[in-house]
Amino acid sequence: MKTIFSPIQLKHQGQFEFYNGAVVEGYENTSRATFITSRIEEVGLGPVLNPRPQSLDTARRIHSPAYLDFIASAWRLWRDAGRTGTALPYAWPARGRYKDVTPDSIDALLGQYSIDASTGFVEGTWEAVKASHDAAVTAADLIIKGEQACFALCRPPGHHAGTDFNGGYCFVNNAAVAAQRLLDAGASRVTILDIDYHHGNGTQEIFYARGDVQVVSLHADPRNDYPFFAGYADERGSGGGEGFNINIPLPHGTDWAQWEGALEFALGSVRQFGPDVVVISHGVDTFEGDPISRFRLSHDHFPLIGAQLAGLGTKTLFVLEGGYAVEDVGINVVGVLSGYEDAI
Ligand code: OKP
Ligand code: ZN
Repeated sequence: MKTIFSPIQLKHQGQFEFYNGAVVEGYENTSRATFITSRIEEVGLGPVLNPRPQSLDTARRIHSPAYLDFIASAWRLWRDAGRTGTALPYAWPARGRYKDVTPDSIDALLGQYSIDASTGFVEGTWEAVKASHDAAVTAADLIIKGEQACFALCRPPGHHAGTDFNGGYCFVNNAAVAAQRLLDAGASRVTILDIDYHHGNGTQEIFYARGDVQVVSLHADPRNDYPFFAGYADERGSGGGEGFNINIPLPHGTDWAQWEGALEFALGSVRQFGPDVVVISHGVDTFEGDPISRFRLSHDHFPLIGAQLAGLGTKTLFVLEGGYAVEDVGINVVGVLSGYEDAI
């Protein structure tokens, strides 16, 4: 299987976030990617290729142009305002008291275009975000040209980014852009199956009213985990998208037996939908050793996930999302991909 990745994606580095009442280095760090590429070489999964530079035309079909302009210029605005450190918001438009204005202050804009304070900008953020996007688009193009499966090693990740907001370390929704690219190239239906520990609220929001993209997500119950305000089982889509959004929330402590049961249910709904391509939002923070998550999958389970996905018999585009137990991220991410290859 081919992997698409650019070293430019490592330029988003040195950002800080809040954790346990303190400022700490971002969990979504560059070593996540380097552990994955090392592991790919170690097991001989296939070549790691550079993305082709891509226009933002497809991204503009799922994100608002104003939002894309903002994330491309946020660091410059921050720096021009004389700021140093990580550009993070501290004020958001309050629910029910929102005045439809666009203030000038970078602090206001950071709040307007975000859902949390874990998604900071540093000098290289936009370049890295753009390269991560390019990796997803390039991988989608390889599928269009006939590859059965491909891996877009996207970091920063994407599934929490919505039409006009960043959040959860995500800026551009790479999986959503890839899905749109596949549809524009002639696919009639695409499924995004999100196996990351966290609910992909951005993906859900983008496609909520659409029937051409089925969004299925297995994740920690938002009652007690990020993103808290979306990901409930009764969120099933609206209008022409009714029934095409499927959330499967799971409790803290979920083990392989329970997770795998949920995956089988999810795969049943994918088969029923009958997509031309499945995009996997591929997160491995379901691992028992993950520092910010509470499921109990172990190393041996990840290849089994890959084998289950291969059983769909559908073209598959893997797009990286989360996973923060850095030394294990490579083993687990590549475990799924190898399990898929071995079963195909
Ligand atoms: C992104 B992905 C406080 C915790 C930050 C954000 C979680 C984002 C997860 N620093 N919570 O879905 O793996
Ligand atoms: Zn996650």
